[in-house]
Amino acid sequence: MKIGVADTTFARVNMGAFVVDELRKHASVAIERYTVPGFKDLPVACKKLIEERGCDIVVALGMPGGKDKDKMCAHEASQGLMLAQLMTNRHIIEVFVHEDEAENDRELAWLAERRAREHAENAVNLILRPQVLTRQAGTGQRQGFEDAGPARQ
Ligand code: RDL
Ligand code: RDL
Repeated sequence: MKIGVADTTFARVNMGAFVVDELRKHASVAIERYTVPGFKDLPVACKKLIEERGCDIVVALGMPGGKDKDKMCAHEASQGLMLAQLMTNRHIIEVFVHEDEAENDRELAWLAERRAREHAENAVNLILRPQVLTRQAGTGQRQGFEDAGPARQ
């Protein structure tokens, strides 16, 4: 199995490095990394990782800035990632950490690392052990901040 890691130079945290570190815990997984300037460049990077570099799944990491323009662009980038999934019939795990989700740089770095690592685990589970995700169905999982948990205890 080969997992693609697509990330950006725009992001203020090296989320790709955390995903690679997390994936290295799984000896059977090969890794392809592809870094682009910004999140709007991610969809084609992911499509190329799948079609030209043979990735079974891709983790796409981006950091939308705090301005309205950035949020609009994030929506567009997200639609591009959705389209790339439908065109290739492969999952692309979108890991976007909005700059304004965090109160300060320290929290931003913490959140980005945690969300990146948790979604790396999701990617491995999706392709290698999907039953793990089914066991977590309806449990209110979140990536980064605390899980919401199930509505009925
Ligand atoms: O194709 C070159 C750029 O247009 C592309 O890299 C964009 O994703 C860059 N970019 C913006 O132009 C913007 O207004 C980004 C953001 N906002 C943003 O919030 N986060 C990004 N890129 O990763
Ligand atoms: O591809 C990985 C994730 O991007 C994807 O699973 C998203 O659907 C996760 N997600 C969000 O990123 C978000 O901002 C979800 C929500 N909100 C949400 O409200 N409900 C979800 N997922 O099921």
